[in-house]
This record gives sequence, structure tokens and C-alpha cells, in this order.
Amino acid sequence: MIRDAEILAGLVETLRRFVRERLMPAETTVEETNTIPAVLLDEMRALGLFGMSIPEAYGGLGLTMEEEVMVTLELGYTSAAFRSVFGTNNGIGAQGIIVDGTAAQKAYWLPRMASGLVIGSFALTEPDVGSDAGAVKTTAVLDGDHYVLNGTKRYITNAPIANVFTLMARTGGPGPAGVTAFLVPADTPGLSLGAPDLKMGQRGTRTCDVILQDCRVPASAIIGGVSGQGFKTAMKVLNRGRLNIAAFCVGQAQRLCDESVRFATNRVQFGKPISEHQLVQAMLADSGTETYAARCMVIETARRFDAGERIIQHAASCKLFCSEMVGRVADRAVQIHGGAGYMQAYPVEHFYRDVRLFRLYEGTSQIQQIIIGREMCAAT
Ligand code: COS
Repeated sequence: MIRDAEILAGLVETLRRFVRERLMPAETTVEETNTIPAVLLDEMRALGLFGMSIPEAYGGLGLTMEEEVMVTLELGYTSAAFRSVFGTNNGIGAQGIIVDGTAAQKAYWLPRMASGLVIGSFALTEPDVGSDAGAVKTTAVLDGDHYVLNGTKRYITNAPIANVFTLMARTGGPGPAGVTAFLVPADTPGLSLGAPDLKMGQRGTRTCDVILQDCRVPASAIIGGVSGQGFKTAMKVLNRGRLNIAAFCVGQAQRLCDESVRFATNRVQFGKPISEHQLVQAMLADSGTETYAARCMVIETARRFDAGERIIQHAASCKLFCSEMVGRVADRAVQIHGGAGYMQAYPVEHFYRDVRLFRLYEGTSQIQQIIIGREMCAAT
């Protein structure tokens, strides 16, 4: 749902300019320094990027899903590291509070997250708990009016800069029904961070372990105030997150298509630009077509989301198709660039590494297939 087409067009245009004039020129610096320049973080805060999907009542822009998708298509045109710094505040770091939080939790945390002064993060994965998210081993034991948390969370995006974690821990018996979501401030005694993870790509994105050793949080830190609901909260958060990632993948694919066209029209071989060679045109055509198909499906699913439809299957389909699609597009982009595509002087080199993660996090492609298959069978 687009509430006001003119306002959205203005926002999209502003972000398009910001991406092209401010973020794209900084891509090489981010690659080299593994850090996002502080001045750009300030500009992101000023543009409201940290609170895009947080309701207006709490100081955010309150974008609908369709609006969020249109904006994300633009943001996907540059390095994924930029998205990851504000992405958790709009997505997995804040959505748990938005969908299931108490009034007090929303009133306290959301305005702080919307302004970007507080960074929210999402801690579900553990050393032994990845795809089987209902098997969380981190324990939360009631002691008076507090819970005592013990365990390790792994590969947690933005953990090194986070102020608060939506953290899933076990309060009850085995399986998803025993999992509870807590809001754990990063400065809680007993919470510490592991060494920074060294990753294949997405340089500038910070991840590390979050370690809990007798970390005490009040019972009021439970999202929604009811224990045993944490797995469902996490899944609801991921439904939306998967759609957002899918839209981001489309933005990345569009950039890769444009880089491929630019290179192919300038590179001359056998006496003419390689864009005039049919085998290169075939690669461009496949990438352009897949990017367009992916764009259509994310917009369609966002509309369904805004209409209140059950979109579990469609969000998983978007995540599956778009993340696999951008992998193919990145591979072709490197191929079209030839030897140049393997060189760091060309952006396709790091995009190729960066996009590999989209098939893994917020549910692997195989998990998306399981979700889609289950939903299809349940619907008959
Ligand atoms: N949206 C809303 N509710 C959901 C849901 C979804 N997408 N998926 C499951 N649920 C609900 C179910 O309806 C069920 O509720 P009831 O107990 O009321 O019936 C409950 O949650 C348990 O679901 P289920 O039995 O399907 O749980 P499983 O252990 O079989 O989990 C999958 C299934 C594989 C879907 C889940 O573990 C998953 O998504 N894993 C991937 C985790 C992931 O993405 N990790 C990345 C971490 S963040 S980077």
C-alpha cells in the first residue's frame, strides 16, 4: 500500500541521490577500512533511515511494506554494509517490539531506535542452533523477579555496536514452545562480546558472538510480557525480514546489471563493444529478466502483506528466488567483466562476495524451500 505517491516519490528520489552521491563513492573506503565513516552514519540518521519501518507514533517514518520495498530497492544499489548498520533497527532488531512488545517496551525503545541513537540487534543463532531455531540452548532461569541468562549467541549482526538485543532464550521445555524473547541491554552485567568475525564479504558489517554469563534481566524484559512466545515472535520478525532482504537483493541485482551493461558497452573485443556480441547479450538478458521478475514478486508480496494476507509462503518464495537470483546475476556480472571482474578495482568483485550471504542468513535457501513446501501442503 502506498499512502501518498508524491511523498513516496520524493523519498525515493532523495534516497537515490544519497546512494549515488554519498554512499557509492564511499564503497571503496568501506571495503578497505571495514568501517562505515561516521559522517555517513550521521547523514543516515538525519534522513530517518534508522526508523523507516518504525511507526510514526514512535518517531519513525512508519513506512508500509510496499513503501519499504520501494525504498529498499534503491538502498540495494550500493554495498550491503550500509544497509546492515540501519537494517536491524528497522528489521529484526525492532520488529519484535513492534509486533509483540508491551506498550511500555514500545514507548521506551522505539523512539530511541527510530532516531538511530540506540542500535537494536537480534540474537537467535547459537553455536549449535542455526536452521533448527526452535532448539535454542541459551537458558533463562527465573530467580525472584529476574531471569538469569547463560549461553552464547553466534554471528550476531551489529553486536559490536548494539545497545539492546532481542535475544531468544529457553525458559521452558524443549522445542519452540519453550523459547522466550528478551530485551537485553548491551551494558547488562554478564553480557560480553566475542572477537569480531572475519567474513568472506560484506566488509563494514560488524558481527560477533554475544556471550551471557549469569546475566540478570528483569521479568519485564520479556517481549510482550508472556514467556514461551519467543519463537513465534522471531518467526513473525523473520517473515518481514525475509521480504526486506529479497527487495535488497533486487537492488543489488539492478546495480550488477547496470555495471555489466556499462562495462560491456565500453569494452571492445573483436572490433566492437562486447555488448554487441550475442553470447554477452544473452547473459545481460538473463540477468535483466531475472531482476525484473524478482522486482515484480517482491512488490506483489508487499501488497499482500499490507492487505493483511498470510504471506509466510510468499515471503519465503521471495527470499529463496531473489537471493539465488542475485547470486546468478553476480556470477554473470563477473563473467561479463572477464579478468577485470576478478579485480578489486571493479565493484562487481565485492558484490560477488557480498551477495553470497543472502542465501544463508535469515534462513538458508533450503529452509525457505521447507517453509514453502509446508505452506503449500497445509493450504490444500
Ligand atoms: N510465521 C509465524 N508463525 C510461525 C512461522 C512463521 N513464519 N513459522 C512457524 N510459526 C509458528 C507455528 O505456527 C507454530 O505455532 P503453533 O505452536 O501455535 O502451532 C510455532 O511457530 C512452531 O512452528 P514449527 O512447529 O513450524 O517449528 P519448527 O521447529 O518446525 O521450525 C522452521 C520451523 C524451519 C521454519 C524454523 O525453525 C526456521 O525458520 N528456521 C530458520 C531460522 C532462521 O531463519 N535463522 C536465521 C537467524 S536470523 S539471521
